[in-house]
Amino acid sequence: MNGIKSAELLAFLETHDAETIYLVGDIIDQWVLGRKWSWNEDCDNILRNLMLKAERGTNIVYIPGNHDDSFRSWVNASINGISIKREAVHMTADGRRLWVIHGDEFDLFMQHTKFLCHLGHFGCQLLMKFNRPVAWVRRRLGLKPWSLAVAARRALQKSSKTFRRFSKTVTDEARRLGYDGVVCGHIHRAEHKLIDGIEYWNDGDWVDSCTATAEAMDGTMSTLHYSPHSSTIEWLRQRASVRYEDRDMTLLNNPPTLLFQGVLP
Ligand SMILES: [Mn+2]
Repeated sequence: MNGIKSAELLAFLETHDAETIYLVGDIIDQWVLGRKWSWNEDCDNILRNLMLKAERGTNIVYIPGNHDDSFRSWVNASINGISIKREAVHMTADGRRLWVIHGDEFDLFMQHTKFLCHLGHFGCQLLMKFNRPVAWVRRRLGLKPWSLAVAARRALQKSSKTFRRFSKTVTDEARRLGYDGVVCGHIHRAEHKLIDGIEYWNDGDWVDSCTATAEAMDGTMSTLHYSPHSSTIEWLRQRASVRYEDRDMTLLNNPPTLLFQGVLP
């Protein structure tokens, strides 16, 4: 997996503010441990931006995901004004109650893989056996090694059936708990739909889609796709790194009331 688009995310945060910002999980771990990724100045400035926003009265709620689940032991704590929660309930301006979660607990695929892991060895060995002739052919053709197990997992994770099952499971649970809708992340796909009368909002990610879910002053919600020109991003990035020296936080546009910010799935 490629790293997150940190320059884009920083530029987005530089140009957007809200009364409340929910960070819907999988934010920190991959920054640090991602194979192709390491902490950089943009990540520093993203954190500074969030902390400054918190200091200036923005309510920032961080809901850890499965990649940063070590922060789940910090639930109900508050770090520099950013409160950490396992889940949240957001009341929209027009009175809908939305359940805000990361969503990995409803990832049936992950539960299945866990099950396969318990079966253990056997499943893996079977896949590896199948993989052997493929590996041999690929070697002969001078191609890079390829793993059937990894490919199968990818194909399954990205299939629309998996997405559909995820959104159905999440909204079923939201209904059971009496919410009007749910806002989540986790599966890399920004989407909004109504499932049997329950709103489903997925805020996507900042690896591919650069999306966030937002609520306006009147309660209307939308998915923001952030795709400014690369020169704008570069300019905002420069501005951020200079500006944090003197801590001036002038915003460039009118803030929506709310943002649900997902980074990684
Ligand atoms: Mn996740």
